[in-house]
Amino acid sequence: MKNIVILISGAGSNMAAIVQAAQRQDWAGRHGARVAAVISNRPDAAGLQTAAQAGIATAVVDHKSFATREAFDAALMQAIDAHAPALVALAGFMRVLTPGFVARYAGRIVNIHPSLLPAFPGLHTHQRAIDAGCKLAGATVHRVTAELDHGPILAQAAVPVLPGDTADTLAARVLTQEHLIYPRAIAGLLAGQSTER
Ligand code: NHR
Ligand code: GAR
Repeated sequence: MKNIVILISGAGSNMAAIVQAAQRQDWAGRHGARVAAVISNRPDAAGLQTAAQAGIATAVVDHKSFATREAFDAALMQAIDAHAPALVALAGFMRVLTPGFVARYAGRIVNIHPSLLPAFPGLHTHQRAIDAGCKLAGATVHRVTAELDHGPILAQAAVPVLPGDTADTLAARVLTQEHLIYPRAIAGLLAGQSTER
C-alpha cells in the first residue's frame, strides 16, 4: 500500500477533501493508496478531529516544544517515517521546512499554496493580491523544494477577484478551488502522471 501522510496546522479542509476523494474514487483499489496519517504541528488543529473521525491515525509534533527548526524537523520526520510514506502532502501546514527535511522526501512531497505562483510566495497571499490590484487570484499545487513555494508546478486554478473582496472573501473563493485541484493532482501523481513540463 502506498501511504499518504498529510501535514496540517489548522482546519484541515484540504486534508478532508483528499480523504473524501480517496474514499469516493477508491484510491485503495485504483492506486493501492490510502491516507495513512494526519500530523499537525498545532495540538489544537481542528483537522485532527476530522481525521480521527474518519478513522485515520493522527499525531502532533508541536514546534513550540523544540529549540530549533532542525530539532522540530527531526521529530516530524520520525513521526512521518513511522508510516513509510510514498507521498507527503502539506495541506495548510504553516512551518517552513529545513533543507534536510525536504531532501529526505525529495520527489514525494507536495504543497498547496493559496496564490497563482510564482506570484505571492509566502504568507498573506490574499491581501497581497487585493493590494496589488490583481483581477485574478487562485491556488497552486507544487512540489516542495528547499526554496519556499518555488518547486515545479503540478496544478493551478484561478478565480476572479471581485469588487469589495476582503482577504476572507477571496480566501473562501480560492479554497473551493483548492478542494478540487489538490485531490486531482495527488490522484495524478499516484497514477504516475506528471503534469510538469
Ligand atoms: N518548506 C519548504 N522548504 N519549501 C516549501 O515550498 C514549503 C515549506 C513549508 C511550508 C507551505 C507554504 C505555503 O503554502 C510550505 C511550503 C509557511 C510559511 C511561513 O512563513 C510560508 C509558506 C508556507 C508555509 N511560516 C512561518 C515560519 O516561521 C510561521 C507562520 C505561522 O506559524 O503562522 O515557519 O504558504
Ligand atoms: C488553505 O487555503 C491553504 O492553501 C493555505 O491555508 C489554508 C488551509 O486551509 N496554506 C497556507 O497558507 C500555507 N502557508 P485548510 O486547513 O482548511 O486546508
